[in-house]
Amino acid sequence: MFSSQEEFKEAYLKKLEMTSGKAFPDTTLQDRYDTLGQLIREYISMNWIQTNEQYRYQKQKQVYYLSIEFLLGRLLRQNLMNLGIYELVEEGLGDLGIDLKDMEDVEQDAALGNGGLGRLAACFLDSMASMDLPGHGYGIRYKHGLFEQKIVNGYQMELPEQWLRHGYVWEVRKPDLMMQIPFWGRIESSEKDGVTSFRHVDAEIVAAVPYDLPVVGYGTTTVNTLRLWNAEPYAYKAGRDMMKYKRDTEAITEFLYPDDTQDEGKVLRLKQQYFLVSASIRTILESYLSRHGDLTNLHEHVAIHINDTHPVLAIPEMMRVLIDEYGMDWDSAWGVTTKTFAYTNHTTLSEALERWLVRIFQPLLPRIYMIIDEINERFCRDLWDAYPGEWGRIEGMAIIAHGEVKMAHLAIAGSHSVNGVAKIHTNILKEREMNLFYQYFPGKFNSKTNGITHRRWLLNSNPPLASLIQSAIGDAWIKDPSRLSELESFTADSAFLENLHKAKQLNKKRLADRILQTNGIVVDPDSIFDIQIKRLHAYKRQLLNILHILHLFNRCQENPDADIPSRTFIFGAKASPGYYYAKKIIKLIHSVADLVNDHPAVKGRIKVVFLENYRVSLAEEIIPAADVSQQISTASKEASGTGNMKFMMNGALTLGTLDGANIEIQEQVGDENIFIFGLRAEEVMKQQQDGSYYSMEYYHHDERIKKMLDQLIDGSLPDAGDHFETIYDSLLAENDEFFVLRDFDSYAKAHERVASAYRDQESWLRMSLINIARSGYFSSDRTIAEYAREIWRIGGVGLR
Ligand code: B1H
Repeated sequence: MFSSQEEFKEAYLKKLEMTSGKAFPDTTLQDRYDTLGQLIREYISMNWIQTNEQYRYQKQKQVYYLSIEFLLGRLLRQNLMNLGIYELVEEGLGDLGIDLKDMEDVEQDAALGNGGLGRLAACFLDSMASMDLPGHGYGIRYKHGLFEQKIVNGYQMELPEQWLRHGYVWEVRKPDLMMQIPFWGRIESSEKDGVTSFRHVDAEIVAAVPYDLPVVGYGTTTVNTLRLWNAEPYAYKAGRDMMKYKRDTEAITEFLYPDDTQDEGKVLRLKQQYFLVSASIRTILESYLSRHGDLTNLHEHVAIHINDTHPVLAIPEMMRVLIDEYGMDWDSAWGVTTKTFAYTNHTTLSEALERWLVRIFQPLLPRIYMIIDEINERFCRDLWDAYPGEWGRIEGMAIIAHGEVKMAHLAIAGSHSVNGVAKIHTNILKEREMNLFYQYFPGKFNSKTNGITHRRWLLNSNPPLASLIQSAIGDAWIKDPSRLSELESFTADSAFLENLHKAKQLNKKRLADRILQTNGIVVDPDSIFDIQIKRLHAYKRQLLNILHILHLFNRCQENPDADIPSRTFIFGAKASPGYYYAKKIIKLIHSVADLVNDHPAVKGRIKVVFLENYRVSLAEEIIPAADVSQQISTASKEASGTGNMKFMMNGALTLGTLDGANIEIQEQVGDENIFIFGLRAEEVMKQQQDGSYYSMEYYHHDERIKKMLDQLIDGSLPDAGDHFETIYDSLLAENDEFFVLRDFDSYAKAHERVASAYRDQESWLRMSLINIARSGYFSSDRTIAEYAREIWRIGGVGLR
């Protein structure tokens, strides 16, 4: 379409004027962005069509990744880089007086996810396409992504997110591929030749219309597809309220549920889940049948992955289609289904384990309920054979029990593979949370440590570091991230370390400028940038971080000449709108910031910055500037974490607990290149069990703790009102569920180790380089290679 800068410019100008109906000088930034996006999408189309043709005719095994969340962020830069035309476009636009960076900033993040789980799905798409694996995403096209956060007086306000306001250039609507999704109604059965068949009557039909997004691989012609379903009215029924039908229908894909690791027990959420899986499963089967004849071999040609339990109804939906629509018998259908599905668990927090009340479930999805009931009956019968008389055990494993459908139990029974997202997480699943299932199905359980795409999180978001790496070891690491290890030969090269320092300082300066712009706070790029960015949650312990900052402030006050290194503490976090406690922590961070930032006793040595509206594109600016990465969850609670990997890859040193993937980071870099503190997972779990922890003892025996907790409620903090009493009570009256006080001393000491390590710049840079060099393991290319080989069994293609 265009192979030179000149051709690009010509095509671009022509299209810009045609689509905007304006002369070039009159076009707005939005016009220019839209045209660029359209042009690039058209450029992608040829390979997209070709990839689909290839999948169709070569009959390769296809992988479908079903997820209620895809946290994509922006696509312009990623697409240009992956296509290898970033520079051509940048220069072409430059000739026209357009700065490509400005255009990148016009793009709204596609924030169709909450946090790690949704971002993982997005990283996986990039890896699958870049590794030439036939892997596609199926998700929901929420009209409003994760809410936009505004901070007013230190309080979080939520505004509806509007990513579709100006249209979305990357998507292609495919109305001809619409699917009809039935809700409510009744099931009628009839007998013929001894076979019972079922009909769903009186249902309310919703149309699922696909919007396809191209997923462009890096340095390859592969373009996979992310299909997002939009809910629309299908047909009005006489006698029904038309407006209500329209509203109810469109509501299904109106909002993303803003809950991270919390189950939201709403009918609408259940509707979303079934809507996604029903449209996807029937599309997958239709496409399969157009390539192959025989449904009994389905699992040899199709792998379906469910990202947590949110899409687990795909399993009974597949059973329904195979039995009711294609006439398969139960046993064959169950055999094919369980061999096709694989399930990833992302958390052991009990509040996140999905359960649905039968009385809500059954009327909405009557046929699906019947099928789950049958699955449960048969499953319990098998259990009875294996464990005769053990009622308690069988009750603990049943899929339907006590008036509830247990989605995780359905997922395990209906899949051939169940994986956790880091070693420790998988072990906790096997030994504790899902131990009964592990005893019964030991072979299903396996571990797949998460990963992140190094192309977005290093190559695209950190140009100074990426070009330094390129100058040292070339660019083979972009396709094969394990080759980042070649950087280790530079650990004694002081010129290289000096350049590493320069790259970091450039990124810190850039972030400092942004902080000045958005927060009006002056921060020193030579201070330690100590960063905690992630969803706000009690178990992630932003509270531990901010209390420690209050303690540092107290030290400055007691001894203004104390030898405290200069530090900038940066936070970014959204709290789920109904999560009252989390919102108090946001207020506390702001209150401590107000106290500390300009206080004379601090002498500018401590700055506290809260960056509002944390999201993918903001993370891309923040992470390259980090010196210290705070990963301080209560051990055993964070299944994996993926921010920890992004920071490591950008040369930040981890200050963390032995939780989730931090443990594997420590294994890679060694004790001397990470700052570990706090209780271990076994200790936390033991103390929870035997009740041996009394937070009050730490309050009475540690003066630092007593002082800062008293400050929460005695009026020391600006604009405190009675806001922080809830926090105070959670730590004392409620015995500090997340061991904040228990880990405080160890945390403070770890901070001291960080501070003294930072003083020796050369040694710090060496540690930083070792982190970068050993981060290749945490690329999602490695994770996806493992899924492909061990779960999906699509070896061969593109696997290194
Ligand atoms: C993770 C969730 C999650 N685990 C429920 N569970 C949700 C649960 O809207 N909901 O109902 C949304 C999200 N998210 C995260 O997954 C883990 O906490 C991280 O430790 C992990 O790194 C990430 C990816 O595996």
